[in-house]
Amino acid sequence: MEPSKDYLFKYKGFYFSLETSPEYLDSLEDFEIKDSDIFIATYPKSGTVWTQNILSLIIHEGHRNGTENMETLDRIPWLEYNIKNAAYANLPSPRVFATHLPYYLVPRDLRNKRARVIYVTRNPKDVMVSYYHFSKFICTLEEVPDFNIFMERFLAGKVLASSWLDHVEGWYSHAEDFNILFLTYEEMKKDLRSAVLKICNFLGKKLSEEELDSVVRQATFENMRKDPRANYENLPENLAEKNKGSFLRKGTVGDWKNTMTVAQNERFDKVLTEKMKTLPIKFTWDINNM
Ligand code: PPS
Repeated sequence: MEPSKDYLFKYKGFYFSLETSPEYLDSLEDFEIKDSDIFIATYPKSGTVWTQNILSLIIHEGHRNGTENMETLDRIPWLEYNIKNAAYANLPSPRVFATHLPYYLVPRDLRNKRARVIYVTRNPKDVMVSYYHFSKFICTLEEVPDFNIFMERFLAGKVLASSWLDHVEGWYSHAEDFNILFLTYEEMKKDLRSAVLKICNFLGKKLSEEELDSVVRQATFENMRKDPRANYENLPENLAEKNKGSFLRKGTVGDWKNTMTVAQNERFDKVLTEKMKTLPIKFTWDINNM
């Protein structure tokens, strides 16, 4: 079944929601990059908001010590969806952007190794289950109540951001074009402190032990969930149905087991798991194996 045109459109082989336009996407090719810019690139539901929050905590002292009150979307705008407020020049340096773009649609200069990219992946069964729940909560996505149908769309890449495998495969196989750090959701979950240190090293940012402790403490699932800004609780009503969920839902590894049946898991493995073997990533499917 094709995705509804009321929710998605295709541009250069990739599905976008209607919050952006082909003209705006065209303009991103010439987007003016600054060397200090940082881009968080992900397939949806792979740890974007988590990484946005970690970067804000690392970079901005005011975010860390609570003296500033800036919404995450203003602090770290979506490159391809922030079409109405694209006043990027006013962002404090270093500017940080979030994007779900595939490697081939990002600004040209980024592909010429300017600026920095942090690419985060997550095991695709957890991505799919998280995505399924998110579609109920976010109004700009089509709600697909039947998980079987959602899974078939996900496996066929007929969702916002298209095929999970193509996205991940594309970014990994073009790593040499970028100044890029790869992280996985699962390694962040297993050892958040090491992941934060990796990010600091990549950015050339030195934090004191106390500052590092503070970043790690504030970036745990429990603490982010309590922070309305980190949990995107101030989204407008026409964007999120707040009685149907929240941005930070479960935040764990292996939650797919609570949703997928044995048959669904077999179907998933048949379609995707075999193809994933060429990826240079070791996925963790279960919290007990970490
Ligand atoms: S989006 O819509 O693409 O920006 O979503 P994204 O932020 O990439 O992914 C959302 C999932 O990440 C989980 N999350 C976290 N997990 C662990 N720790 C922390 N601090 C954290 N912050 C966000 C969030 O709960 C979503 O996963 P699920 O499985 O749905 O809980």
